[in-house]
Amino acid sequence: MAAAMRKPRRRMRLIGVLALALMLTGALSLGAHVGSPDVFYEGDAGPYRLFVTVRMPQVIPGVAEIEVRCASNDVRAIEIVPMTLSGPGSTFPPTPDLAQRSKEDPQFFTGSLWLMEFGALKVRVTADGSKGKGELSVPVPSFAQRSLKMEKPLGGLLAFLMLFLAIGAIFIAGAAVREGNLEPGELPLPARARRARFVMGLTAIVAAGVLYLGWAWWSADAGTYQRYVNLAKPPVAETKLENGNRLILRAKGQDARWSEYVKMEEVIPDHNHLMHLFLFSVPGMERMWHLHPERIEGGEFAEQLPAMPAGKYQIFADVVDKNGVPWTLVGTEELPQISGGALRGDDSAWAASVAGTRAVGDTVSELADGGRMVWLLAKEPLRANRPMNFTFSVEDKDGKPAADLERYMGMAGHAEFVSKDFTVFAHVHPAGTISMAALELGRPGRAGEPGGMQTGMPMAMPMPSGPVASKVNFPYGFPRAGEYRIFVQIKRAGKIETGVFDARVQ
Ligand SMILES: [Cu+2]
Repeated sequence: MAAAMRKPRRRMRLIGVLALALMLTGALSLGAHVGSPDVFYEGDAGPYRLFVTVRMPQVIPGVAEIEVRCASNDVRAIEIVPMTLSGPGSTFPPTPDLAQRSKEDPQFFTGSLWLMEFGALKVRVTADGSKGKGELSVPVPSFAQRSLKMEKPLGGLLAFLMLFLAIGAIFIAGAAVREGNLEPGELPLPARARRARFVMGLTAIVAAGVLYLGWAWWSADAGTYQRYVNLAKPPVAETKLENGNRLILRAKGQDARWSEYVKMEEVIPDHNHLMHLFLFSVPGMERMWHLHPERIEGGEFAEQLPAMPAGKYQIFADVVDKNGVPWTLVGTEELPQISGGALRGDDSAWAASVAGTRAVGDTVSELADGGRMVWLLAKEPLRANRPMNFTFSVEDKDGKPAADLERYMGMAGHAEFVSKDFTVFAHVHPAGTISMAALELGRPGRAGEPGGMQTGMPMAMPMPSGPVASKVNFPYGFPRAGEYRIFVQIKRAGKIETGVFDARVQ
């Protein structure tokens, strides 16, 4: 661990300025999720299929825990290293660390990495085995989730030592003036005693000044840190209803300066749309909508709502800023009965009254077209912080694997994991929780290229093509215990279908 600490320090000096510049241009968070900071990614490192979990530290600098599960047993060694997502830091990586191979499970590797910088980083994973070497990069959001409070006993001890030092300095200065040049046994002159008192007073003033400056520095530093924490928090979705059915959304950062870094006028499309808006009925999530508002003037977004019953709705709206950084706007809205039109394009909706409410633990969800979706769930209970593959098979109405699946917005499926108290929202794809845009930005040799990601073409990366299997898979892990509802959205023969499952997580 000591070696791992030295490396990032050296790197930090090299690219610290760059990391700060990156951060100030808005690259603060890479997770279009709420309350779900860990990163789950499944992909190919050359010939090897890897499932990588990055458990993010709560504070920066902090230690990220990396877990790598190999799908095959031919991987001998895994190396891991943190780098900046793009820029010079991504081409001069420090020496990687060797991940530990589990004794009980030779296909499982773990390691720890110090993340020293704020901003857009990636963890590069290199696998070495019988088929040669292969690597992949997992984009990770390196931002502080909270400020650590100093423990009371430690704070008390430090305050005592500081006072002791300050008072000690005053007396030492006094004694030096009064008795510094006395012979042994000689008594100090009254004039010297007066001068000593004066010097002690002066030292006291200087010590107080130094203490004040130290306190001011400490406060400024803590304030800056807290600002970073607030800048990385999900922005608030401010909403209003116009003309009976037109919903207007505006983003407001939790820090007043958020909008200096993230301009809604400059957000870029992520899987075909500038914004993915999710509405969930409160409290029961008996209804959900997945809509795609258009951008209007002043960085606001507008959606012509479909028919909706009156009630309270929880809002999550995903956008990606111009640096490829996803954000989720969070809000609630009390709506009157909306007499809107039918759903259009990629828009979709689900209602319990149509498909039937599922009981907790039920692994079958009936689809509106007569088919069904089955959650291929292991028998063991669901546990928080356990990375797993959420696999769903789609059957037609005769119970056979559905042969008519299509890509829905470029992907085999989209899954939303929502906690019943709405403190967790994760929009997950078959590659995991990372955004396609960040993945593209983190590709070696791509960052900064003309026409590349940074000029606003994130979807230029090749989308998977070919037939869509009847099974869809999402790598994810619940961040904490509680009740969740999972919405799995797929497309069959031109129609969007939503399977819904409830999960109790221990
Ligand atoms: Cu999606």
